[in-house]
Amino acid sequence: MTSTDTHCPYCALQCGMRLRPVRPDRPGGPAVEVGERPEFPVNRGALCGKGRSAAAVLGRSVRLTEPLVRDVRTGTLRPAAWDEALDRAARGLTEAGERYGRDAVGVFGGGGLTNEKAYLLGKFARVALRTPHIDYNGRFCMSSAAAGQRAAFGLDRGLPFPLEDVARTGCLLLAGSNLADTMPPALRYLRAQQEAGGRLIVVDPRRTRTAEGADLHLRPAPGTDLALALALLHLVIVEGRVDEAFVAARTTGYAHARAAAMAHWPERAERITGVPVSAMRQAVAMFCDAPSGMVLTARGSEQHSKGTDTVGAWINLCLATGRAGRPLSGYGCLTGQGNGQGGREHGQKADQLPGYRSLTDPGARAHVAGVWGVDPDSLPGPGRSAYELLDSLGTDGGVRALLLMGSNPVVSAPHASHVTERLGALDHLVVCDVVRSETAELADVVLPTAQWAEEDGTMTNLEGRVILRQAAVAPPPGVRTDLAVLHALAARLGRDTGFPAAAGEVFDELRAASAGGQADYAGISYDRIRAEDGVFWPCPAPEHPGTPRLFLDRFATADGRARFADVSHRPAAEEPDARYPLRLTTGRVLAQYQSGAQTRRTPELRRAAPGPFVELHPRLAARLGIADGDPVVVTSRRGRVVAPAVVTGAIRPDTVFMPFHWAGPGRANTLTNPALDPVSRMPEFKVCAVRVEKAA
Ligand SMILES: Nc1nc2c(c(=O)[nH]1)N[C@H]1C(S)=C(S)[C@@H](COP(=O)(O)OP(=O)(O)OC[C@H]3O[C@@H](n4cnc5c(=O)[nH]c(N)nc54)[C@H](O)[C@@H]3O)O[C@H]1N2
Ligand SMILES: Nc1nc2c(c(=O)[nH]1)N[C@H]1C(S)=C(S)[C@@H](COP(=O)(O)OP(=O)(O)OC[C@H]3O[C@@H](n4cnc5c(=O)[nH]c(N)nc54)[C@H](O)[C@@H]3O)O[C@H]1N2
Ligand code: SF4
Ligand SMILES: [Mo]
Repeated sequence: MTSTDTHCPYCALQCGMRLRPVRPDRPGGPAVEVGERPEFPVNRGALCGKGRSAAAVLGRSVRLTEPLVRDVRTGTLRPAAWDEALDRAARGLTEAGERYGRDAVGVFGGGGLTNEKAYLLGKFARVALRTPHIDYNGRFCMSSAAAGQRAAFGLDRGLPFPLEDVARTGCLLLAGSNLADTMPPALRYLRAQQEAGGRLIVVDPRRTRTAEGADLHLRPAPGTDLALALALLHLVIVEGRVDEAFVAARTTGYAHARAAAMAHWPERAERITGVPVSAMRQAVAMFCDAPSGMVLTARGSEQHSKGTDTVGAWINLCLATGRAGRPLSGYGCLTGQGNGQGGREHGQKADQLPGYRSLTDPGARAHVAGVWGVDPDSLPGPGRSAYELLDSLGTDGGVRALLLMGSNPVVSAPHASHVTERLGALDHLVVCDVVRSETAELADVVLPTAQWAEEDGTMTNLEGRVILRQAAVAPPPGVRTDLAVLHALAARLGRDTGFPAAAGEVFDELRAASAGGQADYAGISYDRIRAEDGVFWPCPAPEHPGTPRLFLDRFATADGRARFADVSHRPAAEEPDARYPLRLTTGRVLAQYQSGAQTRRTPELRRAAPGPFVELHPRLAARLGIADGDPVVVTSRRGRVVAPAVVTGAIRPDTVFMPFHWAGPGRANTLTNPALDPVSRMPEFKVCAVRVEKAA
């Protein structure tokens, strides 16, 4: 009985933790407890409440422990043996392909899955199902930042530097991140930065716990960061703060970016954003006076129908001031899910092959097809993006049979009532999950799978550090790993080989498939990860040290220069009007995680954050006759929800906020707008127009 070093199952910080075996405190309770692992550098033993309570979801009592199939007579889910469930799952996928063509079969994955699972899921779609239609919930997460970084730097890795650099930068501008609630142990890097004399600027419409600790808080209306970032660049230019030498030596495209910024004068941005020009000037002074600087964005700035352009505008600010490609400086994205980074590198994204290769690049196709032992021409092309895939379900020419692994779109997808309807219109839905989620309730076959502390595998954290998840307990009887499920389904689809169920074997294949690609894992091994507290990609060979810091000599573009984005402000897809006069923005609370499938089943988290709510400003509440705790109705063009009011001066009077962690009548995503960014295909989670009334 020894303890096991592993990592938290939840967010992208991937805090290190030590699991100790214990006798379950009740029948069906977890057989390990979470302890500290002070040596792991990212969190040095610190954990948030979600990490500390993570073992609760290992217990049998909250888990799916046997496969379920929909009974043809009663229409309800009933327990089934594994063989029956797998046969039925495979048959439904095959039949849809035979009846409507291979494009009618789809796969939806998740950024919480290990690299091994994401890799095998992508291979399963392209080789076993031979469908182009695979995408994942990471599309809802960092896709705008990924698109913006690729355009500017030729490469996308959440942070191009380790978190320890954040603690040493001169000025940190944090746009649309509430890190104090979404990655609490990372707050120590911000405090260290300020203690060392650095300045912190937070850009958020709400006065969050993160904003409270800032030296300067800018509060733009949701959906207006692009105007703000352009106006900040305008001020940088007119105040003579451009680093002309850096721009000349290491960038291209400045002339267009400069012209666009000059058209966004600060007074115009003040009208759009509500941020006073004086505060913009203060921000520019703080950012440019410091010896180094970083801009980090998270979902607040990115989850918009102009998220890619907004990221481009933040990157422009870094490039013009020479805050990129230099020590302690640069643009970065705080990725979100446990494996949000690795999940998009190894082939579950609609347009990508392992190693961050492009599915449209003939050389990339040939390399990966070689590793897979298939003809390159047999690999399908790019498929639909996450929302477009969900929107197509059950339609003519759309996907008719779907395999879903590691996501709960009934709660988390935009315009969720529509997505629920589409899921219901499928001929066949197979869901692999650890709990009976709201989406599993709609399935024809539910396969109970193992999770973090029950299996080995790698995850890639927000720094690009590849870390190792290690099994500490056996899964409950009746539960199989996701890899074993893919292995069994592939065999039923005629692929007896090529889908190993052992994580180490999959990882070795992933290394080969990624070799020579941008996200090159060829030199990484489980042993190295153990010995080195993680390895940063790219790491092309066993003797290569890994790459904690990118771009110091050159950017990853063909000519080595970073490219300015040519962007102008545009309104949100839906602006307030007479019928829907307020802006709704959505996000997270400290004690719940995502669709809540896991954290709503954890007693102490449920107590800490029992249900949805609507934040409104005291002036708005008074005008509407609403008191704190009153049930309020929020209506958008897509639907209406009811939840209690939280009256708080922390929000703008023209904006209301809802967390999205709950299903039912208070589901925030009943309201949200699925308008997509033209490049990243990110939905506009962070702003739509609503009406608020006191409930009758
Ligand atoms: N407790 C908890 N932690 C989590 C998660 C969780 O569900 N719960 N999920 C994980 C995942 S997957 C992710 S992606 C991350 C997300 O981490 P964050 O991005 O930090 O989380 P959010 O709450 O979605 O959004 C952050 C802030 O954006 C602000 N915002 C809204 N609209 C705008 C805007 O137009 N501009 C700007 N500048 N800000 C705006 C909101 O007020 C909010 O405070 O968190 C990870 N960590
Ligand atoms: N309104 C609004 N909506 C949003 C957002 C927002 O800010 N506002 N944010 C978006 C973002 S950033 C994200 S990342 C998405 C996330 O939303 P979802 O994709 O729904 O993410 P989770 O709730 O983490 O869902 C993971 C599911 O997989 C299961 N699971 C966990 N581990 C495993 C495993 O190892 N194997 C299998 N098979 N299953 C597993 C869990 O039990 C859960 O049911 O939500 C998006 N939705
Ligand atoms: S910050 Fe993220 S990784 Fe760390 S304990 Fe909390 S949820 Fe887990
Ligand atoms: Mo996310």
